Amino acid sequence: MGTAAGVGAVGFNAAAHAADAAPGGSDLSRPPAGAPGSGGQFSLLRAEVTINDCEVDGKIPAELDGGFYATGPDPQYPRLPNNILFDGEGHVRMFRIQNGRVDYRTRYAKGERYQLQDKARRSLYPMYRNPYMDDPSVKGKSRATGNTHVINHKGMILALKEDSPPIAMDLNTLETVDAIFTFGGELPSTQPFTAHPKVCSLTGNLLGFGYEAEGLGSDVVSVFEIDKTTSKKLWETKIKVPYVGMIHDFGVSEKYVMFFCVPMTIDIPQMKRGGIHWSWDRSGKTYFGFFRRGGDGKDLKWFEGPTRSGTHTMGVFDDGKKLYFDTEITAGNPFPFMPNKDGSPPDFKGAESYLHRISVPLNGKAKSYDIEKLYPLSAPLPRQDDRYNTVPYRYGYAACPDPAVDRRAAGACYARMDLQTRTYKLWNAGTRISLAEPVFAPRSATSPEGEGYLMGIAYHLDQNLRSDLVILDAQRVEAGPIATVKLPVQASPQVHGLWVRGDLYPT
Ligand code: V55
Ligand code: FE
Repeated sequence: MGTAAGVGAVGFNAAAHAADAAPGGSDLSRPPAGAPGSGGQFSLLRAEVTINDCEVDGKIPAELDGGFYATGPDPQYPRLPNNILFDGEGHVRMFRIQNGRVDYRTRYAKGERYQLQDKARRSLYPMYRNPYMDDPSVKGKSRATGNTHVINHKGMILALKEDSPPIAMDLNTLETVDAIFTFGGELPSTQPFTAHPKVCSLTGNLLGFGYEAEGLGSDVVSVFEIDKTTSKKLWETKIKVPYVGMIHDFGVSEKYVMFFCVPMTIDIPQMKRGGIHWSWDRSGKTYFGFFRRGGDGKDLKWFEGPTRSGTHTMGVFDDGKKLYFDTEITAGNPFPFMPNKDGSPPDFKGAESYLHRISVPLNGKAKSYDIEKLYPLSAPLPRQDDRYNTVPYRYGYAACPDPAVDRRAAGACYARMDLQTRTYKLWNAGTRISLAEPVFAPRSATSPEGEGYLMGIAYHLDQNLRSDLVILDAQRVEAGPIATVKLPVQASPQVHGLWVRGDLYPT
């Protein structure tokens, strides 16, 4: 295993840092630790696993009832050397926790792409989001991988990738039930669907968007709201963005929809040369925009800012005067494995992300947005209690290296942040573990914000990536795990995870 043992790893960039610190120094020609084939949350597995009644250290709280789900790219067939770790078929996993017991199960999200490749016994979609490179036999077929995030909709797991419609899976068995899920025909079967939809905190309805909505390179973004029980589209509007770039996430409050445009820009010439969809334009500006939810989008206003990237939203709110958008921000290309448009080498420092708060006055009079650093934590995958997606919130959670220690020697931590006091607490898992993004599980459907559990996967770098699910008291993360679910194998790769409360399972 090419893992850089002795370096606790979190997130996308830790990979690169670990490689940097590995014996032999920074050899950029091999996969960084944390990337597939070398260790950590992106390491491929390819085996579907079923284990009932997992071994547990400590005690699973009797009240904990629900499922922890996650997905990540786990390529069916080897990637081309210039492909990236964000490509590969989505492998979805579930830890079903009930009555103090834990059942573990993983299944591939079997979209058209998976099924066609399975039949052909080779890769037919050889390059990340590049239809020019597709095998001619798959023309017009879905490119959906479901490798980025999962949500629960009407008792189904929807496996998401932002260039395609969801792949629907059974909540209990993870068998694929719909290779191209269109919400019963509400969204076109060619409609891209974000990997980061929001659940309205007041109604439970689903807010989503799709960028490049009118085909490859389109500057149209469609934004919509879908009824949680009927799957009917309640509202939709189309807006235009200042330029075509990766819009990985967004924000929704009670009244507003927010977008942050960053210069990870579409690069069609690069695609035609056989490369990936994106390159980083270091001369590009950022634009934060908002408009009224439920309207026609004509009130959309953009506020300019310097070259930055922000990929993941932690939470959003407004105070009647200003709109606040909490996100992780990098100074440069957030993904060192994606090319820079000017051909410059990967910039690992510029890829470190820190939690920031973007704000703009609601009166629309400002020209640019304000930005303030919230925490010294390098946390590319921040989360909140998901019941607070569209309302003011207090607590955030993330995996990050210990900020008190030099990055290359820092252990991997889970952090709980209190936005009200601007303080945080850490549990440091040590330097021989790679931690994937944690999720928050409320004690019950109605318990106050932040009361519950924080859980996530710990990949043991010194045990051939054998993995544990660690469960912490979310109000006392610094005390460490109260229960550890021990898998005998490596957990499947993970980008994002989801907690489904027990009361949301179909009866
Ligand atoms: C991200 C992940 C992706 C992707 C674009 O988390 C952005 C960032 C796993 O795929 O295609
Ligand atoms: Fe994401």
